[in-house]
Amino acid sequence: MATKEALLSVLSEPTTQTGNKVTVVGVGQVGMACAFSILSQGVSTDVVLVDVVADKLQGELLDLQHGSLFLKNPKINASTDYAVTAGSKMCVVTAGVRQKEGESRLDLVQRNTDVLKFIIPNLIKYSPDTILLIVANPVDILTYVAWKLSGLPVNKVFGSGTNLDTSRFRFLLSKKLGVAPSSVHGWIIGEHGDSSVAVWSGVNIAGVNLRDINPKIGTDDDPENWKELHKEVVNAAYDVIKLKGYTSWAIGLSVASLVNSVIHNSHNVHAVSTYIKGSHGIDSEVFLSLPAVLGANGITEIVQQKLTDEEKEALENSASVMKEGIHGVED
Ligand code: 6V0
Repeated sequence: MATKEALLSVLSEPTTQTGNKVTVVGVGQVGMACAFSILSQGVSTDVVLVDVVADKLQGELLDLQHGSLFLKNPKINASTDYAVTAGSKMCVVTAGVRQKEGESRLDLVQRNTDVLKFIIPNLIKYSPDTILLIVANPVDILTYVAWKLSGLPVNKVFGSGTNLDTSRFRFLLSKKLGVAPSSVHGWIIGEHGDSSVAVWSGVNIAGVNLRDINPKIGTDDDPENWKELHKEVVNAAYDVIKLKGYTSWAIGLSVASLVNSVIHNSHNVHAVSTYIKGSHGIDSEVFLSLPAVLGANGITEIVQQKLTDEEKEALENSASVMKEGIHGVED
């Protein structure tokens, strides 16, 4: 190209490796909200999209690329061919069917397991050292399935889990208290779904434990009925799906926060779906969310919260729901 050569005299070849490449598989509502959050917050400057529907993929690619001027000069690529994902530091899997109105997350298990059987080996083929973040539902069972399919060590495969439920919980607490969500500390652990566990024993603001003020908080006997907030968390996805057909923005932002902790090796603590055998007396091979430290190597530590007997029991119940779900999956 004569004009380019006249303008620019070459001193060295530009590198194509950014070291922060993130692949998002599935460009539906969730995948695009993830990609948009990652790009708009500058979490990664190298994002690749993969889907099976070529036209939609190309349309989403062009639409994002046209906004490049307003981003941090990212490299954005897309293809139905997994070769484009080569060398990804992290792969986010959002592909699969979502709940229809009234359907539970567990209803999706076999359909989305079959989708993973195609996706995971392809991702590993091109990025053997990647960190896998599973978002498709039922996320706890699919993270287990992805771990088995990938052959990766357990620290490198985790699910978005209750990072989103925790954000919903902190938002609802913040509304009730008139304090920002970032200043309200509380955790949802266990299943990303109907059996999730609210750790009421640890909810605090500036180190002041709400249970020290209201010993009945989170229980059926609490006259102020704070327990209702956890019910709202459990019903949140059903409510949003009923109203707009799907959930997208909050999960997209929650995934971007997880990707950020890995790409920037931040050691932030997030509630993510991980291999929990050995924690809180659980002895089954299941994935459920617990607070975990996230960095460039994936999960480095699991925080051993001081749970009450009731909270432990609820977590054990989550674990048996998962065990049953995993047994139901056909190879
Ligand atoms: P969607 O809008 O229907 O998009 C799904 C996308 O996956 C489509 O673009 C499909 O073409 C694509 N797809 C299907 N099969 C493949 C394949 N084999 N390879 C590549 N792409 C494929 O669904 P939506 O984006 O709303 O939801 C996706 C998944 O995320 C569902 O399982 C949801 O239940 C789940 N969610 C998980 C959340 C969480 O907190 N973990 C939150 C919200 C939704």
